[in-house]
Amino acid sequence: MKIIVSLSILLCFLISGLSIAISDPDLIVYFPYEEMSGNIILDQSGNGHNGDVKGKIKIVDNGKRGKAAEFQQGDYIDMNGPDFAADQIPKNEITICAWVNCKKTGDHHEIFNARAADQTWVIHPEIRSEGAFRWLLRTDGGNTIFDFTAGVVEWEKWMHYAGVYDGKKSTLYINGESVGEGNGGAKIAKDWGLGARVGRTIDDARPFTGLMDDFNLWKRALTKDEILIIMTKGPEGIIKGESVSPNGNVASTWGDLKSH
Ligand SMILES: [Ca+2]
Repeated sequence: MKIIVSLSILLCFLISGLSIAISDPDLIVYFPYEEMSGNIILDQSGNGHNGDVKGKIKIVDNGKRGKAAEFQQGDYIDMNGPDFAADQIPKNEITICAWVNCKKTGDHHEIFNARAADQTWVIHPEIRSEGAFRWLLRTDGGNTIFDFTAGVVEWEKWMHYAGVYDGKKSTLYINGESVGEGNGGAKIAKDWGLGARVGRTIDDARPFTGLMDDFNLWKRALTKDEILIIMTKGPEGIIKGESVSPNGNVASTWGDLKSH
């Protein structure tokens, strides 16, 4: 009898342990950049969207949360856009987040880019050479839903980019604060038929150069509080149900983060 009870307790532990590992169904891609497998960047979203490294991306120790990916000019991660499942491509809502630490190369830095089969340039989350951040989405047929630049880039410093679109309006958060808003009212282009990449445009322009940590892509609009949680705890923080206190603290580590 004792053995059965012990086994039951053990089973409960295993099940509750597993429930933490189950990811959010709206989290599409998550690269914590803690390790590579050969030339593959491992997706921790649970969806298996591992990326193929093109170039010489290295995993380095001086990340924002643990390790990070170091991009030399021209390096990128191929996300195999043409084979991306239709229900995994954000169309109604989207959030794209990353910690970025860019070198001032004189060029723009593309965090992520996708191009649709109809040649629409779908998305531009960018660090611009002139020292601002850009956020853009387009519809099928290439109509621009919104396109704005906002915020101030500090080169070779960790900054958190979070582009959000809820279908009605778009918001760009830098380091957890809203710096700009744009229009809504349209669906995002439905496919990535000509490609999807982290770190370079599909036509080999705007090479992301520097460090990137915690790249994560969602098919829903996250709230400001959720972005604050991601900044300190990663997507795991949302999956585990972490919350933000009324004074904006996620946890005791938040003060440490701000002081960096
Ligand atoms: Ca990391």
